[in-house]
Amino acid sequence: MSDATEKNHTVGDYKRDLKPVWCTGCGDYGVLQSIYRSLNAMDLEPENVGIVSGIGCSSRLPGYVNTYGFNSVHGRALPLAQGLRLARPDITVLAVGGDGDGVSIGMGHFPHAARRNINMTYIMMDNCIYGLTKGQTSPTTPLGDVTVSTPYGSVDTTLDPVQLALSFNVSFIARAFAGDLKHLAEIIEAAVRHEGFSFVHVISPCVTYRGMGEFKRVRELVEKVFPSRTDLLHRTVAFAREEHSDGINLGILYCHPRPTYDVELDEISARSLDTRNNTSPSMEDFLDEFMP
Ligand SMILES: Cc1ncc(C[n+]2csc(CCOP(=O)(O)OP(=O)(O)O)c2C)c(N)n1
Ligand code: SF4
Ligand SMILES: [Mg+2]
Repeated sequence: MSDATEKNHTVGDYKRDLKPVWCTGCGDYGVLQSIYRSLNAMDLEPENVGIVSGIGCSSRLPGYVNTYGFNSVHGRALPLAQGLRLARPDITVLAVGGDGDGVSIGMGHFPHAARRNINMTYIMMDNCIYGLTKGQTSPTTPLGDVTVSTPYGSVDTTLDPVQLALSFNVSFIARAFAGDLKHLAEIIEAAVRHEGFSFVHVISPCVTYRGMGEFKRVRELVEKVFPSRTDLLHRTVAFAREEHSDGINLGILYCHPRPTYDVELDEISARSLDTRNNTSPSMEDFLDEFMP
C-alpha cells in the first residue's frame, strides 16, 4: 500500500460536485466514501478508472465519482463493464449495483463473468429490497418480511450472493458493511488489487424501506472473519462458514487466483498468429477458409 506522503492525489480528487440524492442515512453513502478512500489509497489516476452501474438507487453511484462512469440498463452492469475492461485493459474497472440488479434481473450475467475471470471488480450494494421502485421484495429480502409487494410476508426463500459467487467459482469473494468505512475501503482495495474477477458483497441498508433500525440490526449480526491462507483457497470451507454462521461474515472469504480471460486471450491470439506463420489473417484468408 502506498505511502500517504508520496501520493499524487487526495480523497477530494475523486469526488464530484454533484450531490447524492440518496435519503439521509442510506448505506450507499458509506459505499461511496469507501470507494473514494480506496481509489485514493491506490493513488489511481481518476481518468484511468471506469465505473459502470445498472439501474437502482445504488446504481446512481458512478455519477458521484470523478472518474469515467456509465449508468446503464437495469441488470446490465456486468456485460458493459467486461466489455470496457476488454477494450481498455490498461484501466481499473468497477461494476456497481444493487441486489435486484445483480441477483434478480441481471443474474444471468454473474456466473459468466465469474467463468471468464476478467480482471475487474464487482461491488454489489445489498439492501435486501428494491429501493428505487419504492420497496418491493428482492431475492435477498429475508423470508417472511413484509414489503409493499408482500403485505402478508415474503414466502420466497432468500438468496445469499456470497454462496452464489462461491458456486460460480468467482476467484475473489469478500463481504463488508457500509457502516464500517475503513474495513470496506480496505476490502475494495484488496478486491481491485486481485488479478481476476473479484466480488464484494456490501451490506448497505435502506433506511427508508427497511426501517431506521436496519443499521443497528446488521451491526449486531456482523462478525469479521480472518481465514488462513489455506482456508481461503477452499470453496468447501467458505461454503461451510457461510452455511453454519448465525451472523453475517465480513472479510475476504475466498481467494483462489487463476489465469484471467485477458491473459488467456493474448495467448490464444499468439497461438493463432503462430499457426499462421506470424501473420494476421486478411479478410481474403477468412473468405477462402469459410466460403471456398
Ligand atoms: C428492464 C427494467 N426492468 C425494471 C426496471 C425497474 N427498476 C428500476 S430499479 C429496480 C430495482 C432496484 O433494486 P436494486 O437493484 O436492488 O437497487 P436499489 O434501488 O435497491 O439500490 C427496478 C425493478 C427498469 N428500470 N428496467
Ligand atoms: S430508498 Fe433506500 S436505497 Fe434508496 S436512497 Fe433511500 S435509503 Fe437508500
Ligand atoms: Mg436493492
